[in-house]
Amino acid sequence: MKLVNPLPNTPVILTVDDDMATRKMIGRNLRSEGYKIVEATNGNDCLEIYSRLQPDIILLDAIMPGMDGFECCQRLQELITSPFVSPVLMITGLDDETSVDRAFNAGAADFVTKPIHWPVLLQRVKRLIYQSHLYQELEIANQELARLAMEDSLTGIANRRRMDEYLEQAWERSTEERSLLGVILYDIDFFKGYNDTYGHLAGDFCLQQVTEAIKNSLGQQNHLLARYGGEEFVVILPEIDSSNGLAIAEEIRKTINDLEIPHKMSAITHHITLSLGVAVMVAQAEHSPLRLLAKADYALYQAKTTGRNQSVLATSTFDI
Ligand code: GH3
Ligand code: MG
Ligand code: MG
Repeated sequence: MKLVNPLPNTPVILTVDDDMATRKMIGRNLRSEGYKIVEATNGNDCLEIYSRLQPDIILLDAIMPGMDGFECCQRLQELITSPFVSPVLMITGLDDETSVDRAFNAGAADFVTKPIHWPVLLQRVKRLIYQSHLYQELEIANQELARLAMEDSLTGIANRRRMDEYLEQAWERSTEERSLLGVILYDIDFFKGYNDTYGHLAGDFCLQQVTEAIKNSLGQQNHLLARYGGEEFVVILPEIDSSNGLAIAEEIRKTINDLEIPHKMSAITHHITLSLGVAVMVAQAEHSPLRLLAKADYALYQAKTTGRNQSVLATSTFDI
């Protein structure tokens, strides 16, 4: 179980020292500044407490029996994961150059020497916590930006950029492994009429409903569903053969057909339907994935022109 910082506005300091007197002194001085203090007497306890508590900062004694502070600091770096990067302030006791270098090389953010000069320690702790909170906020904002850059804002699935990237990787893998790679391109039938009849907002909602249903029907983790543009979508299917690719397309078609979203402007029935084009091939280094998409697009065109609400598999006669 992961303990959560019980007082989110009170920074938690983990102080690690084998000497009880030093721990008590550090505790007294920092508690009086409003920090919450958690103590560890050795490196192993430090690692264990860190994993449970993720304190805002670790004050780490360099010289301890068993695992020393340098090794402990190094091992902490493996546990510390972005964006919650707790800084380590090493307390060296030795101000020779090699100890300072060792502390920084082990991943320490800063160091102070014993005997501890309390105003200096307090200022460093304050600054390091402030910096790490700033870093966290920045990292979270960056992660959110990266996510948004890859996501379609209307449907929440992968956008064209993410699809291009994923397809490029899948294409390379297929080239190297001589494995089959499939794509399904699908498009809503008579969607212009749907917008004209029910309004653009209803059209947006329909795109969301259709996407949600398809997202839930896709099983495999390596199947990427993405918005290709407008009311056209793509599913990338690594390591799939034609019959399974076609079976998945049919599954998608039936899922949407069964939803029976009313569409009185449909020329073939009274609800929303999809047309789908499927293409499967082994990628070739001298071609780009556009070749696969073009085949699927042509199959989709066939599905549209020969009745809609159906899936068409591109055969070798579709080769371009
Ligand atoms: P077909 O059966 O041949 O596919 O006919 P269609 O009417 O669906 O084809 P067309 O390509 O002429 O129309 C696509 C429509 O999709 C036109 C456009 O207004 C609508 N559309 C594209 N993107 C969006 C969107 O984000 N929201 C909404 N509401 N409509 C969209
Ligand atoms: Mg359409
Ligand atoms: Mg279209």
